[in-house]
Amino acid sequence: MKVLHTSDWHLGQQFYDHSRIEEQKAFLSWLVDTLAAEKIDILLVSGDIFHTATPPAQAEQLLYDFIKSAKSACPAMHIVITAGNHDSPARIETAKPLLSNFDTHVVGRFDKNNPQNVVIQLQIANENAAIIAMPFLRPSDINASQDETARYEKAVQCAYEQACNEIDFSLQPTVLVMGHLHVKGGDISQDSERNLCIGGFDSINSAIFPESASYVALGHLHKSQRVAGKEHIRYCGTPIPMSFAERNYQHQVLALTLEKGKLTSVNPLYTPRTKELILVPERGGLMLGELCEALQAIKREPLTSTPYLRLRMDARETDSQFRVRIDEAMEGLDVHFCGIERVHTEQNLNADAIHEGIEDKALSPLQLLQYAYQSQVDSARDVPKELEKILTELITEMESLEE
Ligand SMILES: [Mn+2]
Repeated sequence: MKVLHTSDWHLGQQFYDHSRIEEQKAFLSWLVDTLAAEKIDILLVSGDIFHTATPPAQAEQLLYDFIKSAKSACPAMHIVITAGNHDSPARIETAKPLLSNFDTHVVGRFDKNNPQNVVIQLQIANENAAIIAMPFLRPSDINASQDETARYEKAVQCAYEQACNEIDFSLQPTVLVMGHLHVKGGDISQDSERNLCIGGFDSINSAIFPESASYVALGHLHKSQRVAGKEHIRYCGTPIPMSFAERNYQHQVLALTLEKGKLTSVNPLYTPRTKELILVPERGGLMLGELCEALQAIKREPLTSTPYLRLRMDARETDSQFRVRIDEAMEGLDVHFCGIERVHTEQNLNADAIHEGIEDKALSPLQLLQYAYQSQVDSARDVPKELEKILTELITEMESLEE
């Protein structure tokens, strides 16, 4: 049995005001060819199909065009799509009755009174396969509060158990489990997911997945990776870079082979990048004159497709006409301009520390405030008590609103 695992398409994402429809179209057209070449039986898309709950019509059309093309290239293939935290659970299910005619199974929400709704039973050739198509679990779906990590984790575990109880494991050699969540031990990318795990609220232990699962197909983190050292629990990552922090990483989908329910191979298939992301400079910031020189150097290089370009200017630069000079330097340069970031030298030094801190252990909001204060305001001082108090009050107020 051949399965392809992908997630986090974020269709309809605007990248610094630039539409990404062309890049996404190119990815989906590559995916159709790949599904056919690899003779895929089941395609799993683990959440965040769209970038927002109300995606542009063009993005929705992209999805439906893809399903149509994929099914004509691979008539026997099944497609399973779950909602991520970016998707609207209701909206993603609107086309469910129609899509079922295309062997496409869509799950937007987990209903604890109907756990069987997330279980999809398939027959592939002569083999049975069960798929637990678990979408992103909102605390309200599972009677849990996300402020209390332990209780949320317990409720997530309970949802998986409920779904597993719908399956007769002895009849199902192949059990594929999907999830859209932050599982402990996962590595996060710097800009595009950071906000999702502040305080570790939704970081969940991988032990919640059933032991007899053939494979766990995860979405939510943007870097492809194994989880907790396990071959069969994986994030496949986003197929195209979602932020400049992801520019030096090879995006991919995962092709799996299973024999009688046993995972026998996992092959990353690298997605083509149709637009490059250029950050000038790669590290730190430049003074205006150096930045203009760097732009001239880019002009001398042949650019194949209109790349994204973001500039980083040293915060000590005092020339108030910088924007005019940069515009002049960029004249004739065929790029999608993504703005100028002012970089403090202190911030450069601390950026890595913050990143490491987040990877090692999730930071509490107060720790994040401390890092932000020391990197952007005063590296030698602690956060003033009044600021801490305001943040604490704000958090308490938000928590009471949520309840
Ligand atoms: Mn997500």
